[in-house]
Amino acid sequence: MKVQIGPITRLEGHLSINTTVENNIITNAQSVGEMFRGFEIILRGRDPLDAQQITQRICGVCPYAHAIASSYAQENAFGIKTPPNGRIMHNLIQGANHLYDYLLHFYQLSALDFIDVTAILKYSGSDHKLTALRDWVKAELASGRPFPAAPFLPRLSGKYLADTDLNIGALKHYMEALEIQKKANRASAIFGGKFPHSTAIFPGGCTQNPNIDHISSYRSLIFDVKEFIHQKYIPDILAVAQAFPEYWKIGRSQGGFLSYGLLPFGPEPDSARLFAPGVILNGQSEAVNFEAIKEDVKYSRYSSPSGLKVRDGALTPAPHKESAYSWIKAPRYNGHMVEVGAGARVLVDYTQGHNPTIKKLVNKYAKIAGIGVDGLNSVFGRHLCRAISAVVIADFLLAETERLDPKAPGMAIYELPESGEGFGATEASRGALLHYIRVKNYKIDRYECVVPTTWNCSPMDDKDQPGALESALIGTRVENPAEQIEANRIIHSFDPCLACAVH
Ligand code: NFE
Repeated sequence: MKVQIGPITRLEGHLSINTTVENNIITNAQSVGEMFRGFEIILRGRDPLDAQQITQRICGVCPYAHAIASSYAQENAFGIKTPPNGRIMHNLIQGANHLYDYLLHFYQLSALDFIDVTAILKYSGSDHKLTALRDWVKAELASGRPFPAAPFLPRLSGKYLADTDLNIGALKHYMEALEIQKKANRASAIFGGKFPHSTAIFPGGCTQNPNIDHISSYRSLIFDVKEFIHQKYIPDILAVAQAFPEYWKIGRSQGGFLSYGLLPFGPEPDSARLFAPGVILNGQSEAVNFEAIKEDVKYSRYSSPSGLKVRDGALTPAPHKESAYSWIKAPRYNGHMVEVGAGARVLVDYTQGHNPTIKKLVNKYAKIAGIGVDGLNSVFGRHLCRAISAVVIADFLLAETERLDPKAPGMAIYELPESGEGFGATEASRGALLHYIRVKNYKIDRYECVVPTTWNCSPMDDKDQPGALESALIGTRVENPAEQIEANRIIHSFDPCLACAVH
């Protein structure tokens, strides 16, 4: 039978999945990006320094990653030498955004796939937020309205967590996580000016110099976030995983892994990064080559040529193209389908033995979960890798604040040349993000973004290879083909952002 899952809730933008289910097994899955945006067209002819502002409007969740990728691309294109304070402030803004994003993703976007929100009806304690939630759910359910207790109910049918105390504890953390996310965003805004859409990030640094007040406020906020990560976020993931151990095997993508590396720690130039860049193909890690990336459009709603390199990128919308089923392009690395995101980021680093803390944390939690490193390619593997990333990033940010020098500049001084081209690559929360800029006569001649969810939620490529999410869905057993809670859990584990994917 054919079942369209969609619109899928608890993700950003408009995604649906066309599934074919035979004998309760998903035998085919098509990832459908349902809208067109065209930022790369909007950017043509503009002042280059508009790019890190305009590309942030691709998304309200990961705007800083776009600003940073754009700044790196311009730093490369124009030979701008960012001073250490500039690099560090970029990191402090972007890193705090990762922490916000991981907590948002687990608690608000994924946990309720497993946590039983109706357990709140059994709550008899005195926490005022929990009693308020209980009384509200009770009143909603008694109201007889068609969709009571939204956004918690209705929900997909399936098995939810049975332990009442665990459910109620997780719901408490669901609400606390909102407050902690606010702290992470406030920390980003100290150096970034505001959240979302920073006004301070520029090629070469930030528009303000750091002072002691900034540093101490930032540290105090990140300390609170770090405490939550260690005391609530990691234990909650492990507790939920313990109740659903099959999800260490479900949702396995069938290609390689790509990460551009995250958070350069100096010294400039050619600074190494906290998370190593690399691509894993057939189990082997290699250095990343941007020239190996091409974007196929056989199944995408574009009439521009298929298989173009990033620097040649083109975008001619063709809404009625017969073979197409998505507005998302299909990027491939040397023809290989790859997964990007926290799982890929951690696996690439682990495979290279680059960051000893990442290695230690992966080994520790893999042992607790009773999985091999291979198990990171799964629904809970992706959740665990976000949590491991959060631990490593929080410590790094606190250490970075100590490297800021209030007496030194936060921004390079430069004049933009008449022409130039450059790539800028970073890791957004959802994975590998690449920007390319070409400038002629002081204006943007071409701009290309190859975005995390474009990789993960791509349709099939010119060789009919499925995208990473499609491949993770195919072969999955579903109890109830009409609803497919299992597929929803897999989709959410990738944390898709369709606003970014179609940009
Ligand atoms: Ni709109 Fe984004 C991240 C980017 S995902 S959230 O993270 O880039 O495609």
